[in-house]
Amino acid sequence: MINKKWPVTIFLVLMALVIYTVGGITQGGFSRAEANESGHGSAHQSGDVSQAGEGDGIAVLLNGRQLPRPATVSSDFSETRISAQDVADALGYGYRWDATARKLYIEDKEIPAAADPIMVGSVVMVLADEYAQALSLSCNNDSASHRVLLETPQAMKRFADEEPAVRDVMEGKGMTPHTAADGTKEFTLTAELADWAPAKGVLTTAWTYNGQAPGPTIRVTEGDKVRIHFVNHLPEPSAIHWHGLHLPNAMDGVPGLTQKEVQPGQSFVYEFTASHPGTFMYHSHYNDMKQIGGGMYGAFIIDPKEKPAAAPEAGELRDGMTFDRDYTMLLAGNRVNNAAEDVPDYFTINGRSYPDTPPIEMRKGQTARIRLINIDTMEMHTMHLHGMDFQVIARNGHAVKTPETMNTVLLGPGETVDIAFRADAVGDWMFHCHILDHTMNGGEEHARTGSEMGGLITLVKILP
Ligand SMILES: [Cu+2]
Repeated sequence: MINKKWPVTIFLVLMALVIYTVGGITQGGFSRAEANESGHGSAHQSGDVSQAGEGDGIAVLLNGRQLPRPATVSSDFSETRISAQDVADALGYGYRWDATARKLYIEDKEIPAAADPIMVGSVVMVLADEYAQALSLSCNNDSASHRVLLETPQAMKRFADEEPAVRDVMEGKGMTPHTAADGTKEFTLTAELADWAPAKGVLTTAWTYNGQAPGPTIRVTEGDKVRIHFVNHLPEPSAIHWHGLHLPNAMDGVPGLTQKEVQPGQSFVYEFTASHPGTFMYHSHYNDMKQIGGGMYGAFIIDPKEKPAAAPEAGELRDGMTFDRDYTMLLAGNRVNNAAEDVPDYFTINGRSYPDTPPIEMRKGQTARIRLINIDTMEMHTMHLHGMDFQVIARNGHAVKTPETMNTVLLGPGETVDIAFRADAVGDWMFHCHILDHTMNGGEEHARTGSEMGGLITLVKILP
């Protein structure tokens, strides 16, 4: 097969390579190549916009949600343009383009000329900074990660407003009950759709109890009579299941099996006795993937009737001790870009993704219990602590016979595991899920960079 034609073949191959390389550089250069390299390329291209011959992999995210058309960036990076209509649509604003006068109106207000609307194909593209300013959005043109990040003031306000609820859940602070004449502790849980910010500048519509995801913690004492008024303000039926509690069958909260579906606008009263101490949860048991996946879950903690003695200064930690700190971590996720029944793209601890999970702060020598609750719809989580070991002291609401010393513990969906540890190493230690695509905000698709940490991570800060 080797004959004198082979130098000609090599020459032709080399020529093809030169043509390919030069073509690639002239055709949109850096941004196109980088975009494809980072995996954000072809999936979100819009025909009209990419015909402009400029960069076509720059995703535009509004409150964490990706808009249909990518941004274009001029080859000298001086101009980033986004689709005016995509942003208006995402915000629910009226949009009008006067092609003759070349003027753009949002909610009948003219967008200042500085936004410089131009037609790219049939799409009106505007300068991102100027347009964002006209709509009172914050705009971060993150060229390193090929994203334009737009945030509304409402998203930032929601994030700030929900902080106390997130901390209360983490610190195991239960709702304040109304105590009836016979001593019954009464609570009200109202199911409703509400905004939720799993991270700063990221907004999703959550399925909530009392406007928060997770719902408020219910914390009672062993033997307490409990009455919960459930009110359904959702657009569909629901019911609440009390996961791990021993109660009358009619109170188990399974629509179609133990009770009728609670229709929108209706309510139902659950009544039972807090049977045994431990870490439990409550959650919807209707249209589970959407309702639980959207945030309808909360911690249910039952304290023992007699307060146990304080944990000793040294030696093994076990259930039936009182620790300096008592934390709860509900492990789950929010769907921001993914459809309701897909895997979450923002994995959360108590409704928050790192770096927006509040850290645990302890002094050296203090002891802590962490009540881990996996209420993810599908995912297992392997929670791993850096720098120290912990003892697994209870599982599924029951003390383990022999506490196990570990640094990583696996929880399947629906499991609870109580761990305890002594803060004996000063420093900032990570506590995180070791399934590593659970530690990326935006999922693999929308993660900014591979090195950026997010999702199921929090910090254990131990001061001297
Ligand atoms: Cu995980």
